[in-house]
Amino acid sequence: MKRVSFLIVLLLLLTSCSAGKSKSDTDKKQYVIGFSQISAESSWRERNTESVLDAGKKADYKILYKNANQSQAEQIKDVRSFIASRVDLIILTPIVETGWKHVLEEAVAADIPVVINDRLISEEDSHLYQTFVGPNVPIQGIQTADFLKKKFKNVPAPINIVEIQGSKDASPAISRHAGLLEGIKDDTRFQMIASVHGDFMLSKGREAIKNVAKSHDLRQVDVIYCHNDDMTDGVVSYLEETDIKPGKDIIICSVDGQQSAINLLKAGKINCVIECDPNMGEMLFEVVTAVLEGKDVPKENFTTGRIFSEFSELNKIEERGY
Ligand code: GYE
Repeated sequence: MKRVSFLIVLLLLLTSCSAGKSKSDTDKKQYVIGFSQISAESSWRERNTESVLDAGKKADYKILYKNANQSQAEQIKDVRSFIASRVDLIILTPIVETGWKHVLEEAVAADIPVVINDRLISEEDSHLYQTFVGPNVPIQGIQTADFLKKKFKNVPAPINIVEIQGSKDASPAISRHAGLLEGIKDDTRFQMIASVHGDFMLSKGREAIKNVAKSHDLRQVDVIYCHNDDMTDGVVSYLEETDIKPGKDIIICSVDGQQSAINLLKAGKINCVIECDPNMGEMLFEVVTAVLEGKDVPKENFTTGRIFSEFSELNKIEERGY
């Protein structure tokens, strides 16, 4: 009998050790995070989604992921569904800057903190979210202007710019436009002769430049400024069907820094790419953790970006991964 109870005690001891986790580990709450993403409009966006989902998993959060297929109405529904499920925190990548007031007020009323990923919402609603993690977009327009001033040093006026903007009312489209204008405002040689939207998509970028060509003689255009690399791919593919040489007859500037753009830069078909890093998942979840732990976090957490151009050492650029 004594021997049997000794064996039982030993068995109990062994099973409690083999679980490998202390009681406090197993009791630790797994937070549930709702992540409302815009869509998969660009390679950049696909990498951004992967980065967020991977980092969330690594940090041991349960992520409820929803893709709104480019619709703000859909995104608002997605956020409401997270509120109804009583998630612990919501990550929102807002497709456009405005129109979030009501749904964010509902999140505040439900005591669910919101962290904004990648794109900003308008200033007046900034009290409705905790913090922002993403690129400092206005700087990207200014960096493009700096490149243009260097490239066109000593070239007489006029220097005609055509701009292919991202999606209408999206914060990176608004700020990349404003950033460029800010950067060239002290140099009157530059003038923007057309500015159209290409929705951050390759096919729409191609369509946009094709439409510009109907109302403008592209031989009079000195610069095309595209708000992202996918649209640049579309623009270059269109120009290559004409007798205009992209990167030579027209200087092309882009934003994002995905592999396709670096390849075009190396081939001399575009001239400048401002890096916008989509790999913000890790930074995002550091911030999410701080918010959930009730710590103070800065209102804006910016990723950094480099400038790749025909003036850079292009063979030093590492594989981009997006
Ligand atoms: O540049 C573009 C994407 O919001 C900064 O959205 C992001 C932009 C990015 O579709 O490629």
